[in-house]
Amino acid sequence: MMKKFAKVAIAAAITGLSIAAQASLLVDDFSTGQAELVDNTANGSGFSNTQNGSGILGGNRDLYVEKTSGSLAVKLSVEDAAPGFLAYSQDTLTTGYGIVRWDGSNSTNAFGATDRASFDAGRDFAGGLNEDLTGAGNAFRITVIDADLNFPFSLRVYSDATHWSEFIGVAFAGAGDYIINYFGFVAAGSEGGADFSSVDVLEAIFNTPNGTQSADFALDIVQVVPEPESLALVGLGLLGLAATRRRKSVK
Ligand SMILES: [Ca+2]
Ligand SMILES: [Ca+2]
Ligand SMILES: [Ca+2]
Repeated sequence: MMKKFAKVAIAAAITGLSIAAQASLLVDDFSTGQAELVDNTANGSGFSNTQNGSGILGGNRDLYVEKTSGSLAVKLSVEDAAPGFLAYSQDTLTTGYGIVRWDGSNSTNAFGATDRASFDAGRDFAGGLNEDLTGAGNAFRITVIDADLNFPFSLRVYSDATHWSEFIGVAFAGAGDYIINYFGFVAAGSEGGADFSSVDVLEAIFNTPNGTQSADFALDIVQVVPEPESLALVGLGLLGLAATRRRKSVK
């Protein structure tokens, strides 16, 4: 099932072809597992850990989870059993959120921040991914294996601490393949938006803001892909040109 946030629906028809034909960049296939984090208490703090391994852009992944309401547990982990997936769960009538960060370094967050501010302060811009995302594509592709309820999420792209951009959207219940074009991001840094050709930190924040109570979900893979919207527009232009030529040749 293909669900799109992009505005030009006609592009969806050729998405599969173009992704297959062109290179993509793996952000995380979640084939390297990561120990489960469990927050049982809504007390303004959470838990984090960090993991080095293969199948992770930059070789390092940080996780943070925080429970915000309810009486039961909020859990975040990466399960290396096939197909390798990020697993987020909240027990009944409980709400929280989870963060996955790719910043290419194990340095700052190695000891496990227990509050959001400290976790955020652990973004490693000095080490960083040092990645040109424009070379690999123009969209993120997030594959959701399953979700029992709709849940909000955001993606953040950082060039440095003061230049970053954010996409805010909703993933729907069930399985879904989400294509998020760079043009869907808005500048959010204090000095402006991210330069997608010079990216040091990526973050995905799940179930915030206004998280869904009791939502559970699993993600298979996060990639950067060449989303073919511009190709579709070029294609439509060529069709228009062909039609014009045909009319002229008929005369
Ligand atoms: Ca807590
Ligand atoms: Ca890190
Ligand atoms: Ca996977």
